[in-house]
Amino acid sequence: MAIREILIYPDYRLKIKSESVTNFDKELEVLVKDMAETMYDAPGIGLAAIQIDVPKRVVIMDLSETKDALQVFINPEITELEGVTETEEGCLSVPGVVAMVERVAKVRIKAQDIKGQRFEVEADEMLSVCIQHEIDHLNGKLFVDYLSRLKQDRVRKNFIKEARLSETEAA
Ligand code: GNR
Ligand code: NI
Repeated sequence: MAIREILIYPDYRLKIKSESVTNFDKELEVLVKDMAETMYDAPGIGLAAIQIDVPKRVVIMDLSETKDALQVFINPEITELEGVTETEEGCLSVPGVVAMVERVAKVRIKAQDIKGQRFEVEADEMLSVCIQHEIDHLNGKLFVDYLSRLKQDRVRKNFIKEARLSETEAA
């Protein structure tokens, strides 16, 4: 098991559309374990594989207080949508930034577990918001993409400036 490095905005790899998982093998198990370790270490409540530079349709989540209820969604898809909600979101790939994002309030999700077994769940509240945030990652989309052009430009400039500063420090 290993904690992997999380890609930081505006890394172009965060815009890649992830590929469906077809092999439910040992490699997938290792990926999910590494993702869990990375998410708990961060700490975050969700993680998509592309955030650790693996363009596969794998999402994990743990919404429990006690951090002992890992949920794994392979090839997740939304099959039903209902209502509208607005929540303050953040993202491990855009550290330090939070913003209100409008989402669908309730969704029905179809996915596979780590063995490839198909399952469906109804989600509302944080599970609904989080799964939509993670499926966006699988499609190369970030929550900041929903912000106004002006706010996006401000966030992007700050991150580019910070990346340059940390490069100078490292040199
Ligand atoms: O840790 C996270 N918190 C969070 C809060 C509100 C809405 C979505 C999230 S997901 C985020 C972890 C992350 O970046 N997942 O991709
Ligand atoms: Ni995120």
